[in-house]
Amino acid sequence: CSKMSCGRGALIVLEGVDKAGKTTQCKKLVQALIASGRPAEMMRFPDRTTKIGQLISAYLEKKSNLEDQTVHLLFSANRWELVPEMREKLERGISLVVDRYAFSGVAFTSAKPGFSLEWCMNPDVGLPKPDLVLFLQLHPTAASQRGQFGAERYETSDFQRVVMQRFEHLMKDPSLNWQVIDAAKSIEELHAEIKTHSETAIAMAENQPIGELWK
Ligand code: ADP
Ligand code: 2DT
Repeated sequence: CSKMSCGRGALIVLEGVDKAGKTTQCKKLVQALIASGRPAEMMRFPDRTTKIGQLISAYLEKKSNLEDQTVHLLFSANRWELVPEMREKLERGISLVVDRYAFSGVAFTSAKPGFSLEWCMNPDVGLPKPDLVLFLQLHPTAASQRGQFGAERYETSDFQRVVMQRFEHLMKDPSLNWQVIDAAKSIEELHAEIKTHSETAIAMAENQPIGELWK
């Protein structure tokens, strides 16, 4: 048991297009939760440290080429390989703050020609279901003002525009606790909003079993 409760931790996901501020906010949220006596850890997908993650990383860095189907399934496998660790931490009362999850998986692959949302969702069906999905909403023009795109795959404004449309479709799913945040605000304003939503989600999750995504 932690200082605050005996319940499980919450699974909190941050999603959004490139440069929306996900990484900045994940780090600040974990620090704030810990400071208020709520155990929390950060995770990110893809997790490039595993063997599967290294294959993904080489693909993103354009050091290797893979079929679109292959890389989609590797992204999903990279989540599944971390599920035992995630469950164990959640059961121990640790809240997980996750930088991208299955929603990025679906939004990015389905932004490619010929990929249906349904095909893209299938491999991630049954993953631990997030208690809260924070979507950092940022207009592509505002995103481009935060600096140049890097050299990785997918880092072009045209592709990101389609990705954004796919995210908007996923956000219509009422079985998930989506909270859309205006990411054009200051880092501190965003942090305050995100912290409030997260505290509510942590309190709600305590007495509930971990759900199954898209099931
Ligand atoms: P993401 O993880 O979504 O790609 P980052 O957290 O890495 O985004 O932030 C991308 C860039 O934008 C960084 O240079 C960061 O300092 C800056 N940034 C993050 N949040 C804000 C904000 N609210 N306002 C202005 N700039 C921001
Ligand atoms: P960052 O490491 O900068 O977040 O970029 N992606 C991510 C997918 O295509 N599928 C997925 O399942 C996930 C989690 C988004 C990682 C890039 O990989 C994309 C940007």
